[in-house]
Amino acid sequence: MDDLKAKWLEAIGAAADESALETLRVQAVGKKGEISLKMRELGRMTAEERQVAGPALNALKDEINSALSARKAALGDAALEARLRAEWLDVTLPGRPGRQGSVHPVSQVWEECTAIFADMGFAVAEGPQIETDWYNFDALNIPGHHPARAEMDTFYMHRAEGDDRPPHVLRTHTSPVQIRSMLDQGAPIRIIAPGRVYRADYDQTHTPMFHQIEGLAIDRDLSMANLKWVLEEFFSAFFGTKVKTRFRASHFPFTEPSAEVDIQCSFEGGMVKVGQGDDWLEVLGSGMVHPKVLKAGGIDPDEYQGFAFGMGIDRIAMLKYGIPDLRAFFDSDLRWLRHYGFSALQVPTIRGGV
Ligand code: 2NM
Repeated sequence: MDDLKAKWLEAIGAAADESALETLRVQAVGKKGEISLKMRELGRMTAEERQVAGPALNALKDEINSALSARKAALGDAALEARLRAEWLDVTLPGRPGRQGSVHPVSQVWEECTAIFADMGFAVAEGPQIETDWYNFDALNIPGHHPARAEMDTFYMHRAEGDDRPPHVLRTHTSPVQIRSMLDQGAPIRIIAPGRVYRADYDQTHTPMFHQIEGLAIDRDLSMANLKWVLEEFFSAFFGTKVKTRFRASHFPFTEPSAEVDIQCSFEGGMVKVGQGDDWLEVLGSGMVHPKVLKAGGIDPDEYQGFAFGMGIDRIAMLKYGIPDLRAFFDSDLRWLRHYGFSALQVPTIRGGV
């Protein structure tokens, strides 16, 4: 019995893996295993022999079974240990960041402008980019013979033969939005209209699609003085330094009087510095809304008057960030965009929570 015990316990202790262990179990305590066969021999023993051999065999079977379980647990632990050693992972390594997108510099400047005007009480108005020629031209007192209405400057929508709807154009400015606002809400008005506009032009400072922001304020007694204040506030906030403006008499069909507005700057080593020096840079067109335009917008020019202005978002973005070629904005060169782009986290929220 002791030999038997020693033989099996040693074999079990030396089993290399679970399948070897299972073979041993079958050979020792399986139905036809050595211990089971020995138990069958009990029947042929005398009662005295049985009384000694029976409990001893049962005890041996129990011992072998516990040795099998113990070895099985040990093998399981060892396998787990081996896996843990082989499959370790350094969770303290810094992650590899995915590329984070950024806000296009034009969108950034668009939002900045919107925020500054919002602080001064201007609401944002929007309208369609495809307009009838009435909203884009006639309502703005731009006569039929005006060069802007020539196909060379304006994108006209294709019309099928027999289509007798009024001609549609890609809006050449956001002024039609102001006409729509006048007709929709009436006076008083204080809005800005930022958006995409289209003109058939392409060189270092012109792209066929560009961005404009126009403003319109109408009330009973607004004047050019209010206009000048609004614009100086705007430019000073936008460039982060006090910026003087210079108004030069000009002409637009939709304003009377009209003024082109320059901002104070200096030119140093090919760079423009805004807000200092005694040079001037033209950045904006403006004026008092023409009575005919007010009438087209359903507003009585004897009761109300107001100012309007328009400027290029892309142009002031070029100025602020020293970008020499407008076309780079729309080339979609990711390296360029990463250089001038702004992390989404850096984009200022619109101040005042608008
Ligand atoms: C400019 C220059 C001057 C302007 C006029 C209007 C409207 F619809 F109220 F008449 N909106 N924008 C305007 C005036 C735009 O852009 C250079």
